[in-house]
Formats: sequence, structure tokens, C-alpha cells
Amino acid sequence: MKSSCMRYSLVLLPLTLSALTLTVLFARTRPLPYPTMPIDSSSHVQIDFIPDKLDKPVDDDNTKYLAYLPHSGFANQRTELVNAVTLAIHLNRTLLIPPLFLGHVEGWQGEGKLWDTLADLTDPVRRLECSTSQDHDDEMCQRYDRFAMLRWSWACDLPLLTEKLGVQYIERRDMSLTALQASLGIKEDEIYKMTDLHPYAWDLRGQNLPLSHNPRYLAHYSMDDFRVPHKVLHLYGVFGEGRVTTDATERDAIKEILVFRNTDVQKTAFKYVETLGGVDQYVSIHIRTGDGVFRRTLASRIPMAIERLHRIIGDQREPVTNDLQVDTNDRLQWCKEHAYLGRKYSIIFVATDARDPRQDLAAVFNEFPCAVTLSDFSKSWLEQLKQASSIDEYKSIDRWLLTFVDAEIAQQARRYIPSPGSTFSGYIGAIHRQRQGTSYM
Ligand SMILES: Nc1nc2c(ncn2[C@@H]2O[C@H](COP(=O)(O)OP(=O)(O)O)[C@@H](O)[C@H]2O)c(=O)[nH]1
Ligand SMILES: [Mg+2]
Repeated sequence: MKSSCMRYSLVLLPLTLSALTLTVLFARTRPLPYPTMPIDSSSHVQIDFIPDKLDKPVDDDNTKYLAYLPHSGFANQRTELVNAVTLAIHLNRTLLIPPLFLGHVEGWQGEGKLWDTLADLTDPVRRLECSTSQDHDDEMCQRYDRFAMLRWSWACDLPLLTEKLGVQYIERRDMSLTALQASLGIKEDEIYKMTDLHPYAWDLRGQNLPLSHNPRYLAHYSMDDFRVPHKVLHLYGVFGEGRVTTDATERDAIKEILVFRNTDVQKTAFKYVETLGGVDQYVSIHIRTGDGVFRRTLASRIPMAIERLHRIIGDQREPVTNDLQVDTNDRLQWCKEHAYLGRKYSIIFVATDARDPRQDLAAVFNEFPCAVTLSDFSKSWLEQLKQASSIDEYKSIDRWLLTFVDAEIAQQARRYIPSPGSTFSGYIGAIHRQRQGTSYM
């Protein structure tokens, strides 16, 4: 008890200091009331968005809330949500789930910048203005063009969180603290704001577990350290696998619920899977190329990818038949007819964020004549995605759904090779293993 109190004050002191220094950042002025946004009627959302403006506070009971700031790509956002759901369960708080961002989303930011970044990205007034603006030089409007803002309940069956794990949640749309205060009818000091000064500022272990010693994280907390009395405990980023550890079975159950499942995406992917020969009839590889470290290291990773493909299809000792011309008009049909030539002609699906895969990953396609990627098929195959596409309030989202078509095709393969260091690759691997029943999430 005593040590827990001590730890509590140890957490509180630096947090309070950082909260104090950052208070000035939170003092956002924003005209109220906000415009009303159209809400998609097909949603499974269990408790609706926090309304932008309420006549009276949402709760007159003892409900306490947990919030956090999302960032980065899908897999990162998903890991954050998994961690946040875990914390909500053990702290007995209603989870305020942020929007799901697809496309170009800001990465983690220091110096408390994420607070303002998220408020800006989700600002309903600016988003509405930009949706009708003709000013193509407006920097904020250009930023909005680079991502879509959806709801997690659109991508996953969130009510299962309540049914299976007892988690209460509300989906948030405006991430500003002023909107949060207005929605809950609370004062600023009822929000306990935690501002991490480092992406791996802390990790946490659940009840009955010893504190972590993981050197990646700067501070190590127990669940009790997070039992603050405030109405809202608002965390900063909660990124990282292994950051919040409680019970492995519980974590698997959360992860299983938080899998991207969209019927239009699945139906679209299935057409490709059938053409590739059917479920478990081909090999897949994920090659992440698009940004940051992945772009810089691509040249050295391509030979590794080729080597792994050779090993997995098992063609190493086969003589190479060089003089055959593949029919590029119907590559897969040609490959199926020439399968007797050897395993080098195995069908391989390459999932990638490369802009021009046949050029950017030329070495892979030169080595494996029967390797194909989404861009090898007619664009008309993607028509169905348009049906899933009017979910963002202001724009169509087909281009960002391609990621999940790629993931779905890759996970239906017999063998799957991930891209080292990519959390999205890890996500595909997890759903692939789960489908094959070899291990859990
Ligand atoms: N179209 C497409 N996009 C991809 C693919 N792999 C990754 N991406 C994009 O890159 C992002 C990956 O970011 P994130 O989920 O944070 O994983 P990480 O950066 O690879 O660790 C995804 O959200 C996509 O936008 C792919 O195979 N196809
Ligand atoms: Mg990323």
C-alpha cells in the first residue's frame, strides 16, 4: 500500500509538472457551437459519438473516462487501441476511442505537440471549411487531403468489447480538449493530462506482475500508479507492443476483436485470391517501401526478400529455365499451365506500398516470373471498394482501402513472408497465423 502510494506520487510529480508547463498549449479557443456532421447510419457504434455540444453534461453519475492520442499508421494505431482497452478494463474507466486515421497520419511528436496536432487534424470547423474551399494553397486543407478519418466501429466489431470484455466506450471525433470538456461538462482540472516526453516514456504491468525492467522504456509503473481520482485520465501516446502487460489471454481476445473486417474489402480481395489459385494455394510476401527507414533500407532488403522466397518455395536446387517467355497478358494462366517447369514458377503475391512495384521491386519480379501484385490486375477489380468508400464525411477512401485488400490477399496465402521492422507486416502475420490456427494473435 505504502509503496503503491509512493509510486503514485512519483508518477504524479513529473506528470503534474509537465501538465503545468503544457497547460498553455491546451488553452485552445474555438468558436462554439460546432456544426453538426452527418453520421453514418450503418455504424455498429454502441454509444454514439460525444455530441459536439450538449445541453447538459453527458453523465451525472460516477463514470470515469480514459483517453489517449493516436498517431502513425494503422498497425500502430491498433496497438495503441489494444493497450488502451487493456487499461480501460483494469482501471474501470469508459474508453474514449479516437477516430481511426487512414493514409498519411502524423507520427509520434515530442514537446507535447501531439495535443495540438490531433486537435487540428480533427477540428470540425476547419474540416468543414476545407471540404468546400477552393483555396488549394491552404496548408491545413492539403493536410486533410492526405488522410481519411473513420470510426473504429466501422472497421471492427466494437460491441464485442462490451459483450466479451465488459468494456464501455464512446467514440470521439473532435480530439480537442475544449470539445472534450464541453461534451462531458467538466472543468479543465478534472482532466488528468499526461504528456510523455519520449515515445517510450513508460511501460506498465498489471496486478500481481512484477514491474518491468525493459530498458526500452524510461519508467516502469504498476496499474495502481494509474489510479488517479480525476474524471478523465488523458494519456498521450500509448504506442508499443509490450508496453501494457496484463494477461495474455485477455490481450489475445482484444486483438481478435480489433481486426480490420470490412465486407467490401473482403469480397474484393477474394476475387484476387481465387485467381491466384484459391486460399492456401500461393505464397505471399509483404515488402514495405514507402517511407522513412523502409525507403532508406530497401536496396539492402530486396536481396533478403528474394533469398527468403527461394527458401520458402523450395526451388533452390532446381535448374533454371531461362529461355521461356511468360505471357504477360495473362500471367497467372500461363503460370498455372507451366507449373510443371518447377517451383521457380510458383505463384507469389507481393503486397506492397511501392508506388510502381514492377519498377521499384524489379529484382523480385525478374527473379520470380509468376510474382504478381495488385497493380497487375485491371482497375475494374477494385470497383467494389467504392461501396465502402463514402464513410469519411468529406472524401472517398478507396485509395486507403487498398492497404487492407493487400493485407487480406497476403493473409490467405499458404506461406507469408513479412517485411522486417514493419508493424503492419506483423499485423498481417498475426491474422495469417490465426486463420491457419498455428498460433494466436
Ligand atoms: N497499399 C498498401 N499500403 C501499405 C502496405 N503496407 C503498408 N502500407 C501503408 O503503410 C502504413 C503502415 O503503417 P503502420 O501500420 O504504422 O506500419 P509500419 O509503419 O509498417 O510499422 C499502412 O497504414 C499503409 O498506409 C501494403 O502492402 N499496401
Ligand atoms: Mg508506421
